[in-house]
Amino acid sequence: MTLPARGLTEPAQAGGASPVGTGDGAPRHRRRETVLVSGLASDSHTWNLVFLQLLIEEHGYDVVNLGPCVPDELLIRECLERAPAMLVLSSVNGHGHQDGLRLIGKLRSESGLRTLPAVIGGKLGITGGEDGGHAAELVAAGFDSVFEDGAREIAAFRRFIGGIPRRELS
Ligand code: B12
Repeated sequence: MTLPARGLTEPAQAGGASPVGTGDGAPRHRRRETVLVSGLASDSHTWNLVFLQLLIEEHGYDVVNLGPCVPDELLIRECLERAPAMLVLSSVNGHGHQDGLRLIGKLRSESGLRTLPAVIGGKLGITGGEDGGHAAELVAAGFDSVFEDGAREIAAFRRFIGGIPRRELS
């Protein structure tokens, strides 16, 4: 198993396989797609990432959690190498909109990452979203969706995950 250069977690099963109940007692292994979860370069908060990992795993994906304070270049390299089904970014320190804008510009300039589903969420500024938030700016810059803190955001995020097309893995 290859660990990311400095990540929190890697799927427990090599090759992203996970045991599936067959009903006849024999374990069968089904490969699951990978979602990349990451903090942004300036942000050292960690439990937000653990929360997202557990939530996304509930939806039937393997999660590679790169952890907090991930430099832009490392994040982009991990996306290119792993070709995940989706990239989920989280930031809560108040700098998320700035880190996010910078990163998504670099990410979308990579030809292999122009259509990668990429979302960002958390506490992206320091106003608690009272100024209308940063969603419009971040979407215009290239994010597929933005989930700023609020009671309805987690439900909206679950719906977004449910709408990601599933690929057949051999
Ligand atoms: C623990 C903590 C720390 C710890 C982090 C330790 C660690 N290893 O994680 C330490 C002490 C290091 C820290 C440092 C700082 N912190 Co701090 N920290 C917190 C605290 C108390 C709890 C965060 C936490 O773990 N929550 C639990 C997780 C599960 O929840 P969450 O982070 O809120 O995430 C939820 C949502 O945001 C959402 N979500 C998050 N991301 C995403 C992404 C998507 C896609 C979706 C759908 C949802 C989503 O889902 C999560 C579950 O509901 C919060 C205050 C609070 N009570 O929330 C402040 C807080 C986040 N910190 C804050 C600040 C300002 C800082 C510092 C800048 C302080 C300083 N001056 O040094 C530094 C920043 C350091 C850095 N470089 O990033 C502010 C951020 C203010 C803002 N954004 O408006 C907060 C809100 C405190 C406050 N009220 O002012 N912090």
